[in-house]
Amino acid sequence: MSSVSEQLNRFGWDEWFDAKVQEKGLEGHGIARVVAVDRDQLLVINESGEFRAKLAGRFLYTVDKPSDLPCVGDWVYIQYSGSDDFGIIHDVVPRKSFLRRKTAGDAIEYQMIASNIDVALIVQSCQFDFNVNRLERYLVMVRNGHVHPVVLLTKTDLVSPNTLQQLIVEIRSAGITTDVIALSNISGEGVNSVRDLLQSGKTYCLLGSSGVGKSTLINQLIGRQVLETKMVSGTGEGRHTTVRRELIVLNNGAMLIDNPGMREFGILGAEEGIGSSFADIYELASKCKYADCSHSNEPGCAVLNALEEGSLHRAHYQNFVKLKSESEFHDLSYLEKRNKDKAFGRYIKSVKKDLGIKRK
Ligand SMILES: Nc1nc2c(ncn2[C@@H]2O[C@H](COP(=O)(O)OP(=O)(O)OP(=O)(O)O)[C@@H](O)[C@H]2O)c(=O)[nH]1
Ligand SMILES: [Mg+2]
Ligand SMILES: [Zn+2]
Repeated sequence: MSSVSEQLNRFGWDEWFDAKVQEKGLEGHGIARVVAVDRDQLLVINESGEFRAKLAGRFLYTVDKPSDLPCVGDWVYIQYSGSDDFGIIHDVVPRKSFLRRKTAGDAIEYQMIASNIDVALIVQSCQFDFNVNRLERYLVMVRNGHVHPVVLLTKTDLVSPNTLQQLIVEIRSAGITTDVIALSNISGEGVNSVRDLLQSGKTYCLLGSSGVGKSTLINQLIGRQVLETKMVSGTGEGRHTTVRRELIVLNNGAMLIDNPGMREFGILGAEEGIGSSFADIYELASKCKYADCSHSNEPGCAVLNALEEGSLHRAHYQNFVKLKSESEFHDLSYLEKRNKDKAFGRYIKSVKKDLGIKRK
């Protein structure tokens, strides 16, 4: 039996989350989903609609890194009295999947982009923006977060059918077998293929550089100008029109998260460099029986199978293993570094001050 209102299913709640909540117990809290985050103010949604929420001071004391704070897509434990005009968030329900990137600077810390995403729509424009290496890096990030990727190539109206064909050949030659949808927001070509993909109760997140047409596409799917979009300069360089992430519920029940364009996508997880040279292995890894397969001895490992049948070179595989263990070692030192993250300390301090909590 479900412990929360079944009406939350339409926002993506399922048995997986239910099991997590049963483990911990609801303790009189309700559940809501984060729709937008604006500094310490959040917008959440539940069976009775959208409302504002803030973080409980007690919860903030338990948080020790920025990525533990609620992000768009998170399910949260909430208290809503009805007499106040906002709810109080007491904790975050474990994340089933996530999109995150490494933050700039020395500290090894992650910035959450969004969580509990079913499908990431990785958007590149056919003109100016197209780059297979960057595409591979996005694919690594998406797979690391247990999210299913789909590639969208926008602005097909600006290139010849021949050029478009070449771009797809480039993608396939890099060993990327992900679904690719080519579309134009101007001619409308391909937009229906995206529409057909979107399922009720599932969450989709758009990723990609500024100016590639993410918000324009969402407006098309909504059928109204809801999100702001802007002209890009002649070089295709975007100007960061979208400034915040938000989750939008479409009429058909699918949920879309728009994102500001990512300028510094060079900064990824430690595995960034691995992704571009080992796209073939990541592709295989997506077919392993276990999501957290280490490709060393697990049954049903697609990487080991390919090695055995000779379709994967042993030297290439050994290189991969070596680099992967180095990057995991790199990730370890983050525990030491996070304590030095002064910016985060300042943030927590300011939130506590806003909440009227005195320092202990
Ligand atoms: N020719 C052409 N222009 C497009 C297409 N899609 C979007 N545009 C234009 O590209 C510009 C940028 O579009 P946006 O939707 O704001 O881009 P975005 O990806 O949301 O950008 P950020 O919010 O900065 O990340 C706008 O002027 C759009 O009209 C397309 O398919 N073809
Ligand atoms: Mg936008
Ligand atoms: Zn494996």
